Amino acid sequence: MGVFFSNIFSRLLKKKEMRLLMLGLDAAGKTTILYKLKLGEVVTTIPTIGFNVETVEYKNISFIVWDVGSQHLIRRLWRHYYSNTKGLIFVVDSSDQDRIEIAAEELNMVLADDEMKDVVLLVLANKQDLPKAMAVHELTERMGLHALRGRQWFVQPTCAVQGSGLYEGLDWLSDQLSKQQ
Ligand SMILES: Nc1nc2c(ncn2[C@@H]2O[C@H](COP(=O)(O)OP(=O)(O)O)[C@@H](O)[C@H]2O)c(=O)[nH]1
Ligand SMILES: [Mg+2]
Repeated sequence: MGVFFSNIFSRLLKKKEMRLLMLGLDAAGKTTILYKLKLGEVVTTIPTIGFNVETVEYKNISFIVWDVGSQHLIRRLWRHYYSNTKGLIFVVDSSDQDRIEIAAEELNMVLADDEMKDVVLLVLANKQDLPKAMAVHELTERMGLHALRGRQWFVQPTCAVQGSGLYEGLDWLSDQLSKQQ
């Protein structure tokens, strides 16, 4: 998968350092995606209790991953990771009907930060294999994505355990980012 990935991102690999954040509520599938992409060694650091950050360095691209929805006090630590972020990958458990609005609130909170003003948004509608999974249109609606203004965004259905949809999503992101630079 690493080779496949390098083809998708080849346009970006020639450029300067870039940071991609992958966020979402716990159990959305972020860690599964990170390992599925097989980019390199996943390093977990714990800057403070209850806040785990996973990072993978792939050539000039760093992937930084954490669970949103943790306590309020931790939020100020997140900003440390915001600077120089070009793309946000927001992972949603499409079968989690109960927490979809919470996921949307968390996303909006992150996007509201000034540092995230120009960040391109890829939403991964994960766990599409589950019978109760919301389809893209429903998820888009319930997350209020149409209300986003001045932002490039895209929703990609995925199944992280099978790896399906991941490259399509990243391909879109890569495309947007290379247009931007
Ligand atoms: N059925 C299904 N399960 C998934 C999928 N992606 C992740 N999971 C499972 O959901 C659980 C949480 O995944 P994890 O990657 O740890 O979520 P994280 O908290 O966002 O890092 C694990 O048991 C995964 O195997 C998916 O696409 N389909
Ligand atoms: Mg995780």
